[in-house]
Amino acid sequence: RQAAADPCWLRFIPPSRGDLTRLFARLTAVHVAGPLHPLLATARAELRQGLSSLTGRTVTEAADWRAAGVIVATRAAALRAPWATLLPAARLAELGREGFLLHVMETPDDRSPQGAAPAIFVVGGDEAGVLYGVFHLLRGLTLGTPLSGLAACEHPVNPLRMLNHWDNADGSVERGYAGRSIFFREGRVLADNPRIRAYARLLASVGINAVALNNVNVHATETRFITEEYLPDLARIADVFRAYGIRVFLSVNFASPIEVGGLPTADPLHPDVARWWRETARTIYQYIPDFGGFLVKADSEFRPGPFTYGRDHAQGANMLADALAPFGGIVIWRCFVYNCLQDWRDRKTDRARAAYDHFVPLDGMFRDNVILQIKNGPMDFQVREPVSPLFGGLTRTNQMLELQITQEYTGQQRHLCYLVPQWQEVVAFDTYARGPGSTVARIASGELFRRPQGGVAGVSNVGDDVFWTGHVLAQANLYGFGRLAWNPELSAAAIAEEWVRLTFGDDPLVVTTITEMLMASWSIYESYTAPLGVGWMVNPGHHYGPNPDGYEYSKWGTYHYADHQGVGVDRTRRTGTGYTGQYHPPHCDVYESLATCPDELLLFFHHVPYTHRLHSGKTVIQHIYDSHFEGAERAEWLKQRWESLARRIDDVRYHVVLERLTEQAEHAKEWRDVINTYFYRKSGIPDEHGRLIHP
Ligand code: GCW
Repeated sequence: RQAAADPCWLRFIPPSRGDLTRLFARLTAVHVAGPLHPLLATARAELRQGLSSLTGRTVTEAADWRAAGVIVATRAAALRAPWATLLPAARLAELGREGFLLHVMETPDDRSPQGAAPAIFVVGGDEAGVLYGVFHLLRGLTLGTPLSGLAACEHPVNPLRMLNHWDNADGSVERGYAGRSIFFREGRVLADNPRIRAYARLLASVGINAVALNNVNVHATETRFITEEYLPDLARIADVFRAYGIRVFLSVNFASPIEVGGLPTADPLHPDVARWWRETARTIYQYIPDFGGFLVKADSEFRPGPFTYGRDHAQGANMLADALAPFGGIVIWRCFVYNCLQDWRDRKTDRARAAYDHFVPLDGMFRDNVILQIKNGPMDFQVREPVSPLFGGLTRTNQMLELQITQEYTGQQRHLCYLVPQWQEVVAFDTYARGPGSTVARIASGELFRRPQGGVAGVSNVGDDVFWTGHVLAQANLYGFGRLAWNPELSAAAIAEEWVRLTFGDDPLVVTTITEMLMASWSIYESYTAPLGVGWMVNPGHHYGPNPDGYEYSKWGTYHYADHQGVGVDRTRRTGTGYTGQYHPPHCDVYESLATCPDELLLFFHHVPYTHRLHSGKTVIQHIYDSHFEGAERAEWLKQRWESLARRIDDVRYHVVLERLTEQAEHAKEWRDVINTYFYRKSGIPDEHGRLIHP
């Protein structure tokens, strides 16, 4: 029998400080006003469970709002309630979809010596807003937020806050590092798996409202998910998610009309193909009435797509969008399209350019229910990349940012790499598309270009592992993804600290130590792996561990061009691939010039001699040596920091994390040695400090 799944950040450990005693005394009863929509039933159950864990008392339901410490309602119900006039009218009027208002005030209380006691009103703009408000309240209480700080009025910045699962029907997870799929096993749907409800809770608690269940690489079995063979069971998963305000999407195979429909073609302009998809959509909605729509990887890495028929991506996406439109569904069409049959001698074809070159000419041609999903960088989730110039390049098309929570290139959940600081840089990146302030966050949300759809998707890092994410500390990435998708302006450090408190309690040493470890981890991982934005020095296939020439001569188009004189990819307009020209000023010039290109991206944009001096004052080769020696030391430091928490953390979690950090420290040394030796051998330049470059 498997151990019970870890509750992650939903532990509701009572805070050891804070002025909540009076409030907690009142929190033994909750009142839900208005008709009991299923989401309100969920909110009530979560509230009762969370509060009883926090207060250590049984929490009951009060029929009379005056007997309750928490009063919960949608705005519509609140306006009809006897207590409506107690709430700030202007705030109530502002409440929109998925938003909530938390209002704290004293209400009469016979049991209290003062005759009154604090009560909290949680009012949602709609039912989902109520649920988010409840989770917000529970989080605030767990964090020991004083009563005065509990008042809030929030709306999610992004309409879609989504997880993409790369789960396969056989139970494997592409780029999964946390066990097997929680949805599928041996070609079957695990509709009864209790982990799915537990997962839905985790997601809803951080505001996620959509999930694509299966891998964007849709193989033979998953191609049939959109048929009546699989829909009844998939509908049961959708039921579980629905109770938490989460809509289900499926990844589809563009060639489905051939593979399951028996048609001779999948040409998007062929009337039989369009009809087949319309009928398929109708069938899906009979089983899943609030089905979100299709996620599509087409004409990418050997997946079928419209190119086969001489059609473009807009024609492909729009045909699917038209099939879903009558039911309110959307098409999320991925922009990860590039030539994966390149020749390293061809210095003009540049994978980094590909997405922009394919999609910018189609800007404005997609239906309103199509969203283009764009990876954060132009390549593929490396530890360091510039931001994709499609953000700012497309202005008349719905867009969505794709982040990778699963740590494919960032240590595969064996290394600690808290990614929220990286994501924060991405969302804060100013594209200048409409002058200063044209951030990726404002583009993805749809606000900057006034688009009807938008949002953020993260590739899930979850599997059937007891701790969900393999590495316990990788839970912070899942948590942080949700929080950042809700509000891209939250700081990575604040999110980290929040997560630590919710997950490990509020022992100050534990909180500061783990927060510090998380915040340092991305930079540490970067420093002992591929240097200065060059990326890709990994083993082909599984992508774990160092291999400087692993992809150097391969067809995937991921080169660094290191030779005895220098390293890096010339992507300038003057002498290189011209990629810098895909950015608006000032970036196109900042990246173009050696004088202004940021150090951390130098080798992404330029091919330079090893003796080239960085802004930091170091030469490239010395930077490589120094950062790799330091990186390996800092990986050791992570382990020591964790060891300083022995006995302050429960044994099980302490030891599983220690095991990972020990492995990381070892593997960081391997990275250091392989990378340093490679560049020492190539350049022939010794380390200024005379350290031994290990073979
Ligand atoms: O990062 C690459 C991965 C593939 C993945 C692909 C994609 C799902 O190595 O495993 O396929 O990107 O994003 O489509």
